[in-house]
Amino acid sequence: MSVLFISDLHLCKSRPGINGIFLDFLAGRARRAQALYILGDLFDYWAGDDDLADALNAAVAEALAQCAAAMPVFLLRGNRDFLIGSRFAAAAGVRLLDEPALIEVDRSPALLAHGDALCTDDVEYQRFRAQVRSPDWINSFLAKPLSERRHEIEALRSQSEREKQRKSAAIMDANAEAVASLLRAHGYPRLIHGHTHRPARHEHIVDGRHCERWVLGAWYSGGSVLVCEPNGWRVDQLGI
Ligand SMILES: [Mn+2]
Repeated sequence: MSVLFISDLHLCKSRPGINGIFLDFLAGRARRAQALYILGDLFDYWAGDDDLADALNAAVAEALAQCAAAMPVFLLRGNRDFLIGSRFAAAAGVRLLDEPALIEVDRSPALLAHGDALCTDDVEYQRFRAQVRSPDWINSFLAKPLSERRHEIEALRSQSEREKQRKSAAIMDANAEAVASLLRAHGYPRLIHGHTHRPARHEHIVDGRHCERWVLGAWYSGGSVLVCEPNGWRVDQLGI
């Protein structure tokens, strides 16, 4: 039996190939797993659970629900889809996890996060993150009509793409001290996260304790799945 971890699929209408790979994955190998964990940015953006009427969003929710009928599917929200709420979770049959979430995999503790909170060198981004995660901001945003929310998100995205051009790659990666303090606060578990789109297995020595950090890959030309099996951990590429 295997436990699967994915993140950063960035599902959207303009990438039908990736959407198809994900739907096939949910209909096939995902169902034979012991559990599936989605660690954020499942969608390229999520404007609110009333956007479930959209054809792609509805198809994804339905496919998740069919998969979740066979085994548990857990969803932790990312920076692009942090507005996913209980209505989507109910439609998709997924269990929402707050980050960081400490679970047990392979008989040892693993801490799950999206990963954007670890990018503390990007001060500008962390300021923005704190603003949009405040309950006041979320309530007033969700009170706007769906079409207006979509427009605002599109505008925010183009702004962030422009800002990324002038930010160095190092600034947008996980900060070593942020990683260390997270591991320290949770008893030196394994850490699994996405967001940076820099798939890798890192080793950290924190306070003399050896910790492993798996960074999940983004779904661009194909899918990327971290597979945890009793005989080892590996990354499988899908549809390439
Ligand atoms: Mn992200």
